[in-house]
Order: sequence, then structure tokens, then C-alpha cells
Amino acid sequence: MGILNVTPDSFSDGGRHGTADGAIAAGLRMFEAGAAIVDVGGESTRPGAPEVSLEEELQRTIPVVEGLARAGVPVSIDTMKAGVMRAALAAGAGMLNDVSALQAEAESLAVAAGSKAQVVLMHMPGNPRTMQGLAAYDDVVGEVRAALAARIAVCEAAGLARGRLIADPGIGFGKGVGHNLALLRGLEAFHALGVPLLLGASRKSVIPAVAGAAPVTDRLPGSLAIALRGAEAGVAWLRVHDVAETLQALKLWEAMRG
Ligand code: 7PJ
Repeated sequence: MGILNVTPDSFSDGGRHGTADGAIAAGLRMFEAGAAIVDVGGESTRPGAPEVSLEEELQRTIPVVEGLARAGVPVSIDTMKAGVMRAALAAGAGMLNDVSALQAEAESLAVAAGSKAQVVLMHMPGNPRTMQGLAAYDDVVGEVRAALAARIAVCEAAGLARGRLIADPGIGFGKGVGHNLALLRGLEAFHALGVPLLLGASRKSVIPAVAGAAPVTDRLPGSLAIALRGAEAGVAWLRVHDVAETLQALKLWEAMRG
């Protein structure tokens, strides 16, 4: 999954894609580099980021979703807003990626259930403004897994077939360095959820926390190390900024596995 941020304030590539056409071209390049899907996001979820209005988020994302879908690129929409989900589905998105696991807005569950889209349920305590104050766990793997299992049950009860669900431990969302590392160490435990897993750690702060200060654009080596850990653990989806580089690493990893 290639990350396509269409926000002016995203932490790792904020403002790189000034226009819809520029963003569509960047998404096409990711697809051509081998991304199976392009994840379009119009709201920064970095800790403390300002809220974005529905109008603003629609304006940022929908022309890009439409352009990519029209070009035959599979599209995921990274949003916590039911209105953005609805518009993105109409514009051709095939996957809903909600870092609140369909909890931020009451209608999101029904929008997802009423669609045919795949749905990524990510773990985040609270919301992007409160999550870092909620980074407290006795057993982070067990607690995150239990929370995801509860969301899967809610989705199934709402008519969302389990076969459409993907679970994600939410690296960096309401977690400290030790929690992130414990989740990465314990990824295999999440297979008990019975759905494919997604891992998003590309350029995240766990990398400088372990390896020493590095600006976001200098975190490719750490991002690749985590991607390979995800592959080893049998994660189905890797959400990454650097598609070609990640695929090169994965191909070598696979060829050496025997
Ligand atoms: C994630 C996400 C993630 C899923 C972001 C960033 C921050 N969606 N959206 N998983 N992270 N499913 O790109 O670093 O880890 S936004």
C-alpha cells in the first residue's frame, strides 16, 4: 500500500503534492512501481494536528481518488469521516482505511457495511489529539489485540463480513517506543484475529527513537527493516511511502527464504 498524503501538514511529506494533478501523478508512479493499492489521505493524524473540516477533506481527496480510479489504480481512502468515505466510494475507492476503526463518526459503520469495500480497522486509543496521553498498557499486545477483536465483532454484528476486514495494531498511535517495539516483536499474535494484517510504520518516530535522530526523509533504512519484520511475521499489507525500495527489499527477503 503506497501512502499518498494530500495534506498541507502531514509529518513526513507535508505539502509535496500541491495540486490534484500532482498527487494523481505521484499515485500513478506508486502503482507503476508495484503498489497494489494507493492510500489517499487528506487529514493529518500526527499527534496534535488540527482538525480538518469535511468540506476541506473532500476537496483535497476526492479529485485524487477519482483521477486514480479512472486511471485503473486501486484506491484506499484514509479517513475518519463517513462523508469522505461515502464520496470516495462513489469516486471509485475500493478500501476504507479508518485509523479510528470506524468509531470516530456514528455513521461510518453503516457506510462501510453498506459498501463492498475492504475495511482496515486500526487500533488507536482515544483520538489523534488525546492518544499520546493514553499510551499506558500492562500487556500491549494482548490489549491491542483484544480491542481489535472487539471492533471486528462490532463490524460483523453490523453486517460487515469478516472476509472484508483487515486489522492493524496502529504503530505510533497512542503508543510509546517500548509499546511499538513490543507490538512489532509480537506481530504473530495478531493472526489469532483471523483476518489479514496491515502494518504501517514507514518513517515513523520509532525509527529515530531506536537508531538516533533522523529527519523523516532519512528514515528509509529503518522503514525497510520494519517492513521485513512485517513480512517475516506474515503481514498481508505494508503501508509505505517508498514503494519501489520496499519491493526491492521484499524481493530479496523472499528469494533468500528458501
Ligand atoms: C497509519 C494509517 C497506519 C493505517 C497513518 C503516517 C501517519 N493507517 N494512517 N495504519 N498511519 N491503517 O502515515 O505515518 O499505521 S497516518
